[in-house]
Amino acid sequence: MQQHTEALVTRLNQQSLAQLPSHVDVPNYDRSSLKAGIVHIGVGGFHRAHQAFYINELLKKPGYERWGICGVGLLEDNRRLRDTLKKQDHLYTLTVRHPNGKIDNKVIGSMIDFLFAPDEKQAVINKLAHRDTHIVSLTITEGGYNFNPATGEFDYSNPDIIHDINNPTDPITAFGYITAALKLRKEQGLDAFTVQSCDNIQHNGNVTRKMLLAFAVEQDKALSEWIEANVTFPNAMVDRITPVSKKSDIDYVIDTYGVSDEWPITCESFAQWVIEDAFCCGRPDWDIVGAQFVLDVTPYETMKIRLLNAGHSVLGLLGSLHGYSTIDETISDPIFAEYLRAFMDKEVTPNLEQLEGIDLKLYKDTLIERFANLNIKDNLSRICSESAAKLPKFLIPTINENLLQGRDVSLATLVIAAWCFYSDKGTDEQGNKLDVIDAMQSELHEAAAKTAINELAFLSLTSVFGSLNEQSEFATYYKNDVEALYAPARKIKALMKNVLEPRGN
Ligand code: CS2
Repeated sequence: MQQHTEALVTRLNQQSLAQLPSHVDVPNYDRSSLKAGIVHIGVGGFHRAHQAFYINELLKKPGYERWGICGVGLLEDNRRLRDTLKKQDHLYTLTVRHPNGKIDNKVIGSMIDFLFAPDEKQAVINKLAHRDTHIVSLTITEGGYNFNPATGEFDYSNPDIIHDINNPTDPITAFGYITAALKLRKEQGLDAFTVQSCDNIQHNGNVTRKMLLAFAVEQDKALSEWIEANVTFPNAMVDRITPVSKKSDIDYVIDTYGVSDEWPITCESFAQWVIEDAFCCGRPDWDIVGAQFVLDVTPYETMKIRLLNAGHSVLGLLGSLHGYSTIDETISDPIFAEYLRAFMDKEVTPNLEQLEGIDLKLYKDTLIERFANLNIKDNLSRICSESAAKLPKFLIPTINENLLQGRDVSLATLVIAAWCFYSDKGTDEQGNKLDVIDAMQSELHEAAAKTAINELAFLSLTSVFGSLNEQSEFATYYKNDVEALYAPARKIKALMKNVLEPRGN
């Protein structure tokens, strides 16, 4: 790695764009003429690789100047992002890495401003309420929607929510800000905006609607009725693998085109966005840059969540136990590749609807190619993080449906057993410590740690597993798997091999 003296390297900003080599795709549109038609809350890596990328491509065509993006950060952690983006005139590099090794570098210019809410509350409310704002989009993670995972109902016990319900002009949460802004728009006779969730949640629009209304009704009943009648919440399936940014991504940009970008984003070349066309205040023509508008997004979401996200968890949990650290490393081991394919073909596909225009076999082949992308280096710690929120959506519905249909569940069962070991020990099978990240980690650990005295103890977490421990076929497989996993000298790969061989009756 070359050494660079920070001070001598030109910073990425509007002025330095002209100096970039011609192989870097730079915004060739007049950024000074853009208006922020979209205000986006939660500017993480995924937003920068997905929605901001689609808008960047659209802005290259004439007539879309009203669809620039103003980012909003609600969390204290976003201070550094605000400072970085400001220094860079809100420009950043997207390093797009193809499975065949090809790399495209793009500077994304669609973000034109960023507001850091803890320092400028009223400015955020005014921005959301501004007549130029047509869409308020969100990537606030599953936790940001504030629902109880067991019941799916709004969680009124969250202290931030209690604060926001009682302090309408001093919000902290996304719901507090959105409601404050909609109130202003209502009072000023302006149209409502669309609230567009871009989080990887099934029926993300319906969930957002339900939670926002549950919040607003506690604050102002008339306002909540106005929201219900005027705001739309399109459902969407979003997809692009975006690993956590690393120091090597910064070094790569400096080495490749001699410019310093403090927060570049790396992502895969694949991108998909399937959206229900329900925008109450206009929308960009995302379909001309690759997104797809459909009447019902449900089958696309199910396919993505049960194949891609669950597939990730299969590799993530089994691979972590073996001692691998990235998805590409895990899938390059033939037994893991075979296991994933068997899981997708035998346990997931029988429950999926055939979708017009989608060849499921090709979709699965493409997934395997995407996971195998050597240039992505997606850490298993990211994949396994928040498994307690993910698996009840990604994997457990597949198990339940197969049990109901009398189909095999053995491949998925071993993954749950591996998750128990992972939560209990927090190490791989050699005893090396793993980076376990989960809001429910203490409950998971406590339940899993009782496995030695009661093999089904982990499954007693009903908010995660529902009634799986009462399903005898599942419980039998699961018991065998944990017994084997906890036995000295047993190896996850040997267990995977056993499961792949048809079990006798
Ligand atoms: C991953 C996703 O950990 C996970 O949940 O499966 O973040 C995945 O990379 C994205 O959904 C891809 O669109």
